[in-house]
Amino acid sequence: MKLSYFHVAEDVPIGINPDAAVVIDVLRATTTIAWALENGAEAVRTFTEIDELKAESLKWPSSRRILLGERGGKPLEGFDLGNSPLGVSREKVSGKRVFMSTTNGTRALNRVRDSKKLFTMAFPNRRAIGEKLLIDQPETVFILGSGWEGSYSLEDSLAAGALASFLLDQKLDFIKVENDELNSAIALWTMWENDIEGCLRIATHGKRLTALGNHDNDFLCCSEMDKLKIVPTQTDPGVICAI
Ligand code: 3SL
Repeated sequence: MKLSYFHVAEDVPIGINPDAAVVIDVLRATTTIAWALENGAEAVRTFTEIDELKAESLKWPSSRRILLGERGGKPLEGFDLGNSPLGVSREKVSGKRVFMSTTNGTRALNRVRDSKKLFTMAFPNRRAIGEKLLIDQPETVFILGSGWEGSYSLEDSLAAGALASFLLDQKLDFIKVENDELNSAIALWTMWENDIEGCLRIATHGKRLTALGNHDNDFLCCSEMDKLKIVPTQTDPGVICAI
């Protein structure tokens, strides 16, 4: 299993579809996806464009759809929910399809939507994704951070390092690190593994969220490690289900 990490969608090599891609947006899109599915959402359908989301959502029965969106960290006007993992409670999402668009996370997902398998990961389901990769044993795995508008993000790299460390800890000689982006993510994880929340708070996007208002509960939720067994998996392009 050859593991590579890319900081942002733009870094993913063109014309190569890996056997599996793992998309990470710790703050907060992939944490929200994990919790929405944990709380019984039928699926999360992701969009880069808001207009397309609105048009597609209208094709779904109104009683079984919920619109979730964010730009620049702020909820989108006219949407049911912003992008907080605390917002996707069982009461709100159970049995429903979540139509979701966010600044960076849904763009990253779109970039690797043609991968043979596509999973989303955040800290709460890090072990679940690691175990899934150990079962499936894909030959090539692209781990993709979401970053912020095309630039590096600390918290996604931390989570990439956490996933790679879990896999390397299995001491299986077929698991290989393929690029220095992943070597440095592993070093980052070694530095911060005992203070995930502290790392999220000093990250530029963490500071951006803090400047927008109190996000203490989001920080707490996004830094909870290995709490969920959910494996969010793309079943159709842009459609993520728990399977
Ligand atoms: O950029 C994204 O996709 C979001 O996760 C950003 S936010 O945490 O909702 O502000």
